[in-house]
Amino acid sequence: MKDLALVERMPRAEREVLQVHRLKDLITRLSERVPLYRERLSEARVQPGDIRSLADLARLPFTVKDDFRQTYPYGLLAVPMEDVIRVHASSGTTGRPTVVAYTRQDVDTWSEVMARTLMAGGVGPSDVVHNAYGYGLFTGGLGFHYGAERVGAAVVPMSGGFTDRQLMALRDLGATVLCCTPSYALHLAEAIEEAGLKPKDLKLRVGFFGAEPWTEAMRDALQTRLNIMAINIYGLSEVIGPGVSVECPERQGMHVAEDHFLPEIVDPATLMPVPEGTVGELVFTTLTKEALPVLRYRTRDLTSMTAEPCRCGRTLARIGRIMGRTDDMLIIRGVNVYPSQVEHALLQVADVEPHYLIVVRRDSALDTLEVRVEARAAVAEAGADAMRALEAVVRRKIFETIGITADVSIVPPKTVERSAGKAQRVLDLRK
Ligand code: DLL
Repeated sequence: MKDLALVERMPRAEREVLQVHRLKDLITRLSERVPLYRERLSEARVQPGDIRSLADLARLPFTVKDDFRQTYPYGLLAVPMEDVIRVHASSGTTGRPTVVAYTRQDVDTWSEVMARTLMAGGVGPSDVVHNAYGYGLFTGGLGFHYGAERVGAAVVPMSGGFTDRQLMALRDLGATVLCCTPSYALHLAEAIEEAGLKPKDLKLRVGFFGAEPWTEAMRDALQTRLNIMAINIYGLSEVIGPGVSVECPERQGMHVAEDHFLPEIVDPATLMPVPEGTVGELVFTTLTKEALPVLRYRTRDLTSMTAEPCRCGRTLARIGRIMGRTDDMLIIRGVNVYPSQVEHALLQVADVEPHYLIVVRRDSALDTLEVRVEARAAVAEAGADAMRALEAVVRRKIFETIGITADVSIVPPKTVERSAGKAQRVLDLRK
C-alpha cells in the first residue's frame, strides 16, 4: 500500500517519463490490434516512435461514444476474448448500451485505483464499507467492492434499493464508510431521520459520492445531515469505471490517477487544448488498459484542470467539479441552462428538499421550463398559503440564478420519484 502512495507523490517530470513510455506502447498495441485505431492512426500518420513528449498527444485522433456504438459489442477489443474475464455496460438513455471489457490485469489495475480512491478518504482495514452502488452491469458496485477488499476493509455488498434494509445494515453492521450516488445518499439521510435515528447513532465517517452531477450545496447538506466528510468521486465506464479521479481531504478538486489515465481539457468546438484552468471538455487516454484501451476519449463532461501542487502532497493533476455535459446543456428561450444551476438555486431555499425534476416543453413556439420540487414536511403541513409563498421564493431564486422565469411546482414530500442509482433530473419533452 505504501507503493501506491509513492506513485501519487512522484515529481511530475518523473511521471511524465512513465506516461510517454506507456503512451508509445499504447499506440503500438492499438495499431497492431484494433482496426478502427489502425485506420485512424495511419490517417494521422502517427507511428509510436513519433511520441516524444506529452505535447505529441495533440497529434493523435479522438474517440467518441459513437465509436462504441458502431463497433458494438466487441469491435474495440485489443485482446482475444479468451483474455477477457469481465464485461460491464453503461445504459445510455437511447440506443445500444456501451459495452466495456476487462482482462485479469485490468481488474487488478481497477482494484488498485479504487484502493487509492478509498485511501484518499482515509479508508483502511478497520473500516466497514457500506456499498450501495448498484452491483451488475453498472461499474459502481463491483468497482468499489474490489477497491474496498484491496485496502482490507470489510465490504457490505448492499447494492441499491430496499432502503429499510439499508438502514438496518448501516446501523447494525457498524458502517463507517458510505458509497452511493449523492441523490441516494440524500434519500438515505431522510430515511434515517424518519426512523428517529440521529447521525451519532451510526458510525459513518466518510462518504464517496459520484456517478452523477451534484453541487457544493448538496455536499453541505449531506455533510450536515449524515455528519460525515463527503468526497466527490468521478469515473466512467469507457475509461474503467469509478477510480479515475477522486478528492483528497483538501477537497479542492479531484486528483486524476494520471499514471493510468492521461487527462486533457479541450475546447469542444475546436478540439484544441485549452490553457490550464479554463473550462472545456474532459478527454482521457488510457495508458495501461489491456482489453479496451481508448485514445483521447471525449467524455462530454465539462470541467477545468490544474497541475498546481496540492497541500495533501499528491502531485497528480486535479479536475474541478463536473459543471455539466456538452449534451446536457438545455437551451431555453435562447438561454443556456445547466441542470446543476437549478440544483444550486434550489439548495439555497431552506424549505425545499433537493428532490427535483426539470421539465422542458414547447408550447407553440415558446419553450417553458417547469421545476418540480418537494416541500419540507413542515411547509406541506402548514397548508396551501405556505406552499404558494414557497413557490414564489423558489421562482425568484431560479430567476436570480439563470435569468429565466420557471413555472415552479411545489409538490408534497416524497412525490418526486427516487432512484437508488443515478437520478433522472431532466425531462425534455421538446424532442
Ligand atoms: O458513473 C462510474 C462511477 C461509479 C463513478 C460510481 C463514480 C462512482 P458511467 O455509468 O459510465 O460510469 O457514467 C459516467 O457519469 O461521464 C459523468 O457524466 C457522470 N459522472 C460520474 N461521476 C461524476 C461526478 C460511472 N462525480 C458519467 N460528478 C460521466 C458529475 C459524474 N458527474
